[in-house]
Amino acid sequence: MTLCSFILGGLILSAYYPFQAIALPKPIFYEPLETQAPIQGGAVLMNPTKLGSGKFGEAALLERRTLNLLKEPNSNEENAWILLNGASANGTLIELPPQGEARQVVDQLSPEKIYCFSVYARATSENSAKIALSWDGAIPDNRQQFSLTQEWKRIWISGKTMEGSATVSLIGINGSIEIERPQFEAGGSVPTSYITGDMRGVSGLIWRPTEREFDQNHGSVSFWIKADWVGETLSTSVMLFRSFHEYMDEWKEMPSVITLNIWALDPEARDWRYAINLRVADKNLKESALSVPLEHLKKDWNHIALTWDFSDQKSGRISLYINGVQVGALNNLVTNGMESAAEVAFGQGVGGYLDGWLDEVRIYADELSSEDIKALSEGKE
Ligand SMILES: [Ca+2]
Repeated sequence: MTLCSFILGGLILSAYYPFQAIALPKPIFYEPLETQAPIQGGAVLMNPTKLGSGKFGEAALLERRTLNLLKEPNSNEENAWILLNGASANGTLIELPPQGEARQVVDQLSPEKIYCFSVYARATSENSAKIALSWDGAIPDNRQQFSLTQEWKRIWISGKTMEGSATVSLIGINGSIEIERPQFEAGGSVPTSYITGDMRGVSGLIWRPTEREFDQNHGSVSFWIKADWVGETLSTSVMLFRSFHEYMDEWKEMPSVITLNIWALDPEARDWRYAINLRVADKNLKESALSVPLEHLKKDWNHIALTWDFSDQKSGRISLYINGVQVGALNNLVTNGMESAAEVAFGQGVGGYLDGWLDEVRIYADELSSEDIKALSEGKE
């Protein structure tokens, strides 16, 4: 190679690469959420309601608020349940004898849209019973039988609307049956979970690493969220991220845990009640916590990242970044260190849900720099 061609090569290279590209390490977990089947082993996407346009390609909607379109059993409103052949309503319960029937007209539906009709049901007087759910006004008309025991069980049928209304029926076939929480919801062919008030919750993206695959003493997580609740007051918590070593029923007793959630209870509050809250408990349950005001979140896509290093037990640190900017940090933490993660969840955990879109989830084994996080927030990887 002549000196001339060497210089020429250098010029061409610098034309192609006008600035130094940041070389990010390879993530130990990466989920682009392009389909409902995660690409990484040990990962599951629990009951996503749908996929849709993401920050990059597709994203998963992990929960959304939806109205239960059915009227309460004892309401006197128009289109309330019509009870036939000995069916009765006791508070919010509907009771069906054999051949008993409860029927309700649901209107103001969008034509040619998927809806799901579901109930909790159980046999009461006998060991087993049989019920049929039917939905007239669907394409095709839908009727299905289910066997029940005395255990509460959620059953459902789904379909696509023809016009703007449908008639749903609960029909006793044999045995006596109790029905609770009938629910008619838009947007999916399965009931996504249960309704609390007028909200339904679904689970998130869960990864169960193998032993020592995710050493929680140092690491970084990076993901994108988009949610309609930004700027609103919420009565429940929003769970963004949770990683833990061992599950306990009492969340305060869970060792080696990192949690990032949001409370938007009180816009006047200057504390955790209107903030993104980071909590770390080490392997001996020694806690550190940080609350960052919610104002940093946009109604559009937001990049969220955490980076930490607890390997020096006298001087650990963890930083929270929103849209590439460090918005909070805990430094000089004295900890007992962490044990490796058994489960990592995005958008789900201890009663809280993301209730929004999740995209491009990455976990790194090491603490990334602020430049690395800036690059991730600009979509460079
Ligand atoms: Ca994606």
